[in-house]
Amino acid sequence: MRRSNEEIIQALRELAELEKLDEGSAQAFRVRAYDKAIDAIRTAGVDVAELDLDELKAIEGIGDHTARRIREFVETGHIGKLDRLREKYPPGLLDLMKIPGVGPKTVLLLWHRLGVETIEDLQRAIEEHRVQELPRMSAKTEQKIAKAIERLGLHAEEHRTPIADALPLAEDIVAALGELPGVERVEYAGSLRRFRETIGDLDIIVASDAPATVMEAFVALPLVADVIVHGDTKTSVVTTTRMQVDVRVVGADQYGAALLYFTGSKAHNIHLRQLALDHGWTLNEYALSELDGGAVVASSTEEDIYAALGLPLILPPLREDRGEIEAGLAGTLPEVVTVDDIVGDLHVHSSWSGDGRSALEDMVAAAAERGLEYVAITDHAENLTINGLSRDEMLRQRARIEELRERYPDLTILHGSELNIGKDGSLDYDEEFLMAFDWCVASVHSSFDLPRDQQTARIVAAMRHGAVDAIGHLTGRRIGIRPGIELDLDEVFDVAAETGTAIEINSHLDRLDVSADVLFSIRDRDDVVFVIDTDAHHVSELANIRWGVRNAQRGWIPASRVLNTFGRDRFLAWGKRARPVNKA
Ligand code: DGT
Ligand code: CA
Ligand code: CA
Ligand code: ZN
Repeated sequence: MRRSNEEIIQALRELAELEKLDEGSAQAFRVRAYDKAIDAIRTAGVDVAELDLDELKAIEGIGDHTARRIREFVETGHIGKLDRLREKYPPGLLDLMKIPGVGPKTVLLLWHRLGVETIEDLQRAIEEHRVQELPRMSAKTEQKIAKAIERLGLHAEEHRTPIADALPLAEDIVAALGELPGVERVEYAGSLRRFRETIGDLDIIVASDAPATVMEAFVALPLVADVIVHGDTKTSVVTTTRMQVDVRVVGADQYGAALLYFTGSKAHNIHLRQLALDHGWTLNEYALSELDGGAVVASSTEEDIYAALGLPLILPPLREDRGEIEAGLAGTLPEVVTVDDIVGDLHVHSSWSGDGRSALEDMVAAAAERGLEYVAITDHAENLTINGLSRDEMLRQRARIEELRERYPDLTILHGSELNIGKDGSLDYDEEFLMAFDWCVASVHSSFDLPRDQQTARIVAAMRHGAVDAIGHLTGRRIGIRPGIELDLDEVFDVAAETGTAIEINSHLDRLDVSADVLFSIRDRDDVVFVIDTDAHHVSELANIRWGVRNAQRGWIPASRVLNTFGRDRFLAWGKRARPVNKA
């Protein structure tokens, strides 16, 4: 059985979490090593399962211990240590560890003293005020935990998986099923295809005339923990990461109808079916067909079905019945931004930053390789402990970039920085030093708990600074991990418009910041300009641009509102200051 990189990553992640719990410490002995190995596998660009022990160890970031665990998993399908830890601890304890402010020690305490094994157990214990009685706890910490569960939507009636976890899993299953004989098409549908930021369950649609073979292979995947339903047309399983996955197999002639139906949203489907009825037709997961006689009108592609209903193909991120069908009928559907529109990336790190993982030269080469017209190297500024660059380092980096400009005449390389917005809105370095950069992104990396008016004031102050071209990941949220800072968004966007500061749409799957909901709420404000950035820390992350684009699509944002769709000259002429690079 083939072990994909993603399966190996899932196993190492679970192992890391369980070891934290076992040692009662977030800094457990091996955890850093597992984290580094996971980053290394993500960016290795090869099938890790095919490497022997020495080849594994030769990858930077994978040590001897982790390499052995990986080999054990590839050869046996198990990791002994992982199996033992799974026996020892109830699985719900790992959910508890996801609550901000609740570490392994607290989880063990809750479990031993109160028998808390799940988020629901914990919510009950909080309601009964049993948590505040524990050592090191208080009424205040109890309330903080309750609020964190609420804000992150962790309670299980509506247990949803962050898209950053769901998407690699789905891509992995799609790849495995796509290799099977007789499979013509396979895609993920459901909320993931619509690019919601959290996912209930995965829905995968396969076109094949050998459904039994597909389902056999599916239930045999190593990431499958339990099989709920095993049939020829529908099979449902639960993964080792406790996500439900529904696979449906249809004939190629029904693929479009099935994909459309299971992509949803439900509200979008219901509206489409109403439209079908107006034509004397019916629409279901098999076809668009005539009510009397049942002759098929369209079924094999989504495009055909939309066209029969008098609609252009509506992209999945727009399918929420928020006016897209009316607009489609009226011919006023916005031309949302696409990956092909993007010609620059304005937030890119290199290993000059402590957390960057690719060399500057490699980052620039990869940007050129992608055919970008311009790229801004924006390593962290000095106030970010450990990761930031001193003035001296910045100047040396600038000299390196000057050399690279000669090597890449077709790529405009901006020398920038990602500045840190202090508690009071102050920035790094000094005025003169800041104005010498070609491009500055300013971001919040600290003090996430300030009250709303203070958070708003610090962002506004940064936007009013002449050196700041864009605000990076505006709210600082990490989906499912950390709520965003509280902001008066109306005021932020007013000042963005007034000062000509771009608002970033960050492409990291755990950020997607600003969110699609915020984008949708200001889709008609054409005085605010956006920039879709990768915030890449490794060459492989430049491809993440597609996620930022999908997030923008979900917010109905057209290319005309996105700065880095502008050609080089138009881009360089935009903004609040003349850029030094422009004069060269
Ligand atoms: P999720 O899984 O909660 O993140 O959200 P979805 O949208 O993936 O929902 P799910 O998995 O329950 O169903 C997948 C799609 O199937 C859904 O988006 C639309 C379609 N669907 C499910 N139930 C119904 C229904 O009762 N009527 C119609 N018209 N469509 C449905
Ligand atoms: Ca679903
Ligand atoms: Ca489903
Ligand atoms: Zn960054």
